[in-house]
Amino acid sequence: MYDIIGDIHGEANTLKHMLLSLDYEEGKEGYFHPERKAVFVGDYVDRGPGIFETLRIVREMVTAGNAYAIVGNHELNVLAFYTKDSDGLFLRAHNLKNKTQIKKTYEEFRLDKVKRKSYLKWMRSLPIFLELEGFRVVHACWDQKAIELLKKENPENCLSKKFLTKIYYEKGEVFNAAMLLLKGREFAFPDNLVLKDGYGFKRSAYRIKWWEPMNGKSFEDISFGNRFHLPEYSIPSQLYFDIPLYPENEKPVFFGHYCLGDKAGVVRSNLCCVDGCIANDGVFVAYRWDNNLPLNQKNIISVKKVKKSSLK
Ligand SMILES: [Mn+2]
Repeated sequence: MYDIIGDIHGEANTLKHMLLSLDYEEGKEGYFHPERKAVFVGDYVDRGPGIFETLRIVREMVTAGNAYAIVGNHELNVLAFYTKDSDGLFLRAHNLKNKTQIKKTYEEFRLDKVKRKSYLKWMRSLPIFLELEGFRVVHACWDQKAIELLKKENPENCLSKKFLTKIYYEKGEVFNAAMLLLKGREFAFPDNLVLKDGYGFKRSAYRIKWWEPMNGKSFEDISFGNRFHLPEYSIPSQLYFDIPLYPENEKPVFFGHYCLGDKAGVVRSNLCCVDGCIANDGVFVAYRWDNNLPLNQKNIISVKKVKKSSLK
């Protein structure tokens, strides 16, 4: 059996607290459960105070065979930041905006280059998506067409140096497929609609539900995981685009990414978002998978942030 654990973002103490709450024990090879395995949905880095420590805990568990871990969009950003193309240029330029985005990771990684190198190498080895017994895991969005394309173009199913360099150079359909899985589906506003998010930044697109059709809905209806409100008026039909919807009779998908706070959990009978937005005053969430459908909110375990290192 498996426990699917949400976005950690460097909150190592809260992660330890969660593992203990789920009855994992700390052994010589890291945390383990005698009967269960943990599955991490990505976003280990950025924001929190214990990024190296988070990476250590997760890597130890994966190495010992006690957990699976996939990549999130924050690992992607960090990998692209530290990966050079054949001209010696970083895939993500080292400008102020990109440095600010990965600030916490950048600051910790600067302190120990040997460790940094070792964790970057490990992050490059993590799968982009996972199919386990009876369920699927991806950081943001399961899109079968994108998955098929990635299986064909990137059979290793990880963000290797070679693959990352190639897709950042091409910025083509394989890049878009990887972005769709790691960042989810977005809806671009018409030019005449100007919105500002909670930080006061102008937004040109917002995150939408990737499992519901938009026909006849309002901008707000299809919004998912945004920290700002959308107009309640109906989306003009000329703006509709067809989303390949995730069928209700398909295997369940567990994902993170959407920072749902206390709304994290089951969003449909076979879809569950385990990102409770721990780094932004939310909660830390896991789902105890018991092989049963429909998914049930009762299987959600939620813990609050542990600020000090009161745990060993
Ligand atoms: Mn994310």
